Amino acid sequence: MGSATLPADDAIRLTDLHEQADTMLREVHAGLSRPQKSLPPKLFYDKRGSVLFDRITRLPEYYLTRTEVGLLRRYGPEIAGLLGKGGILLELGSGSSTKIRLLLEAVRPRLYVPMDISRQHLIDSARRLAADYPWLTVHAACIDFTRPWDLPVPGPGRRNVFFPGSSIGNFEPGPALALLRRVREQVGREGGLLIGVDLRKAAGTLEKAYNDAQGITADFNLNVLAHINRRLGADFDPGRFLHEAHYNAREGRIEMHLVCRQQHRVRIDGRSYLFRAGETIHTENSYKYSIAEFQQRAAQAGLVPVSVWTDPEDLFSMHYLTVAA
Ligand code: AVJ
Repeated sequence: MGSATLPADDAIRLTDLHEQADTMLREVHAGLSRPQKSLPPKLFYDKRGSVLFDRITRLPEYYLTRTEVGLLRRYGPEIAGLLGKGGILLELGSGSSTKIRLLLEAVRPRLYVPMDISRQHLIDSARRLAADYPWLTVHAACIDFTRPWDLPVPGPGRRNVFFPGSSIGNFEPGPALALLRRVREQVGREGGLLIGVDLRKAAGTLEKAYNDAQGITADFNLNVLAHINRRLGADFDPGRFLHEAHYNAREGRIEMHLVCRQQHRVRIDGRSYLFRAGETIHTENSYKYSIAEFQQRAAQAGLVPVSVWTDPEDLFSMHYLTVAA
């Protein structure tokens, strides 16, 4: 993994820890070699995947984003008071950097560090943000935070991590704990974590959110194959796969799969994989947590709950936690 800090232009700086093709290749081979074939969900996010995800966030069935935005609008001043003014605000999986706009004026951080794996989308979004907030210093970091990562910008000031969207839901229990520990280490003593977590709820509501009528989620799911074809020179035929999503109540998670409709052999960098009709590739888990479950997980990582906000329908939660003394 190469690391370089370069000026992306005069408005933002960029730390580039973009994942190399060999890392991606290793992970793809590992996932497709298991009895239940799988692919890591971070591979959804090439430029097209990031655009498709933004469309998902505006779907009527996808209650997550608008509910979280509602919480940020409603409780923004209170949240800003807890984060404190003038420190460093880091965002994990910043995407289009839309939600942070709801906090910026009130928090006035000395530095905003958006971190995302989708490199061009990150740069475009960081530039737009810098243009809209001329007083703000923006240091973008292209980072794969499913792997060990370090804060791209050490320096003075209280550090808060913003981790919205329930992206923590993509992590299995062990890795979720490891990531929360990492956040605690990186923000240090005075630091905090503001995190959006989707709540457990009726299977019907969840399954609708991941099976939208317009088929955008299906396009998003299938896009992972096009991304692998382009980056790794594979020859998946996305037309031979179908989108499938269901709630696994025992595990408390939505699972997304790509179901093979017709036997298909795929070559990836000299290796070949056979997909039988009906066989699936497991492409995503999206874990749902009760408030108590999430607080327990966070406590194991050394994070203490300070406040939690929810909407009247109890769809989504926003937690603020600080580092245990
Ligand atoms: C960005 C991981 C939170 O799990 O809801 C949306 C991704 N997948 N629709 C989620 C996603 C299908 C999303 N996260």
